[in-house]
Amino acid sequence: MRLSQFFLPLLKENPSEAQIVSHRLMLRAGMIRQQAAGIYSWLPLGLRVLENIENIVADELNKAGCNRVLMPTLQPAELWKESGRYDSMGQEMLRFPDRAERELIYSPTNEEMIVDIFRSYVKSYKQLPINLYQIQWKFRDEVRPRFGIMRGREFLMKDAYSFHIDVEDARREYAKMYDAYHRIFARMELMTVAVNADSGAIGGSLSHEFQVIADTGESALYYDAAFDEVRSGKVQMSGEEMRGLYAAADELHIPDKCPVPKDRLREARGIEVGHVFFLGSKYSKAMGVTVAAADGAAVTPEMGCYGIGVSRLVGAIIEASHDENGVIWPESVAPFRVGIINLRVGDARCDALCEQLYDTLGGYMDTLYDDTDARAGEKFARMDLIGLPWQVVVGPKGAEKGAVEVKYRKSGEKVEMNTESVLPHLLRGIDPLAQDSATGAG
Ligand code: 5CA
Repeated sequence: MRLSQFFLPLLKENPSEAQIVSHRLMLRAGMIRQQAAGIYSWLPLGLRVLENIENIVADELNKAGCNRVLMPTLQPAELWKESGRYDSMGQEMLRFPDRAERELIYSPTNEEMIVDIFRSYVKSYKQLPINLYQIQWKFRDEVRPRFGIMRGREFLMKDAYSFHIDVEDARREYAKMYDAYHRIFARMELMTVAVNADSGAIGGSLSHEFQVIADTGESALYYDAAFDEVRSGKVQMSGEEMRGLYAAADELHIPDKCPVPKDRLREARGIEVGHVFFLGSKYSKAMGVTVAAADGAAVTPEMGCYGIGVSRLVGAIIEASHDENGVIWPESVAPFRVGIINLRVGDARCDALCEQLYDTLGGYMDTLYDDTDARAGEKFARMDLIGLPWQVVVGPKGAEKGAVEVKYRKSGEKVEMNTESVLPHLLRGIDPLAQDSATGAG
């Protein structure tokens, strides 16, 4: 993409409404635009990141054997009357009549509709277990939408729902999803702590929230220092060992009963980017679902559900990865992997070299080419602000001898090299986990 054609409406000033760094940077970098309280348009730069996150989530879930579906955002109110949540969801759920005066709701979550799909097709234990997921917009009329897309009213969620013949199998799936979540967040270079949590309006008897540790997080939590040791790479642990570690949301942490000694207990704030629930038969029972077991008996299936805040993740990643100049995107979610800066547009050598690089790099990775006639200082600041992992700077002096400067945004390290070396240099920086799976390893 040529920057001269790219819709990138940057803000020069810090927007006064933004209280946290991710909200500020998303507005300044032209990623989102607020349209109403908690409701946003996604502009080209922001949408590219959102889609990359979506793809990582879908990729890991597909590998874990989940089936992607897409359910409507608008749903008949009747389903919600069946489950009993029509009343309990209260004002958070948006309700309105269609022209025939039939009541619709804008989905805040999808347990009811997935159970309705399940009961229409699945009649026997032989069809179990099954895990269905979607990535779809939700609406919750939050009392206090804030921090930009972090707590929106309209937001993009990945929601998965699984069905099982018994509790044991539902617990197996819960553990599998728990491990898949660690892989998903690791691919975005996020370290999460999975805390025991209250299951709230979704319900069920067991739940874990996946929290990105950040001072600006809305949740308070307590956890075993071992999480930090795993995070820093000092200690290696299996999924099962991780699941055994103590971590609790504020409301479930009872100091007198905490098994972790004081000097090993960490207190922090976190951003909840995912939440997994063991639901039991709460919804299947309320909505009268049964399947035939091996002995022919009618059994109520056990369920789990597993959410990820896809749009919230954009903010969480920025909170975890930025500096005073702007965003620093992990390679796996970056809107472009590399930005080429032409310092002297109109200079024949610079133009030719940039076009050649744009062509070569563009064949292998998403490439943004700053072909505008802005001043050098503005080009540098803009490229740092939007946070692409790599920058290739082409100026008249270097161009004379076919040399360019390659900058790694994360460390600020700059290396001069000839044009031919740029592509191999950049290709070494690709998402290591994606590479593992591409070669069948790991
Ligand atoms: N049905 C289940 C998951 S299948 C469910 O709705 N779970 S949830 O309520 O915990 O939401 C899942 C995830 O969506 C949360 O972990 C959070 O990351 C994200 N989320 C929830 N509310 C908002 C919001 N107002 N803005 C942005 N993201 C949100």
